[in-house]
Amino acid sequence: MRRKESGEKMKCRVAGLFAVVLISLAVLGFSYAWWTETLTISGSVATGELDVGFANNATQCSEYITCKAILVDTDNDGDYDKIDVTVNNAYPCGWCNVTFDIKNLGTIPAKIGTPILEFNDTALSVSLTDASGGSIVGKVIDVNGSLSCKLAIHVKEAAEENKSYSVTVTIPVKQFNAP
Ligand SMILES: [Ca+2]
Ligand SMILES: [Ca+2]
Repeated sequence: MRRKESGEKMKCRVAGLFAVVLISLAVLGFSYAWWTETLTISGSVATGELDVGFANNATQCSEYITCKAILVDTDNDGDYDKIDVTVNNAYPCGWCNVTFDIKNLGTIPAKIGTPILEFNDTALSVSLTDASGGSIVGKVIDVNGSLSCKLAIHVKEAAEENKSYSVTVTIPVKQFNAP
């Protein structure tokens, strides 16, 4: 019985306290609300890199011509983005082939665009193909993969003696899914 009494006393006290709390909350302007919880998604997107370079350069030329191809790292990023080709003692019907690989050094596949070949077409004919003579335009090089290419320089009969003819080849490369 005593226990029950004290239990009831407690209930009263609790009820009293509750009432006080209620009043004070009301005074402070609080109102009751349903419990709520919020879920959050936080994301980060890191991009990859499109990077290609030259490798495995070699030259071959007709007799009496000397030819060399040197790889150059113009932007000092550790890979070769330029080939300097020097052909000496050329003559009409002489030729020089430069073979090389275009390597994909990036993290996404690379697609070869349309190369721009600039040269004096009265004195020279120049072509850039894959190793077997096919077009490289639109070829996709997988990550860590490579494409074997051949730059063929042929000297025409109209070439003059003791002259220097320049050849510039620009190969645009884009991400694999670019049009
Ligand atoms: Ca590079
Ligand atoms: Ca470089």
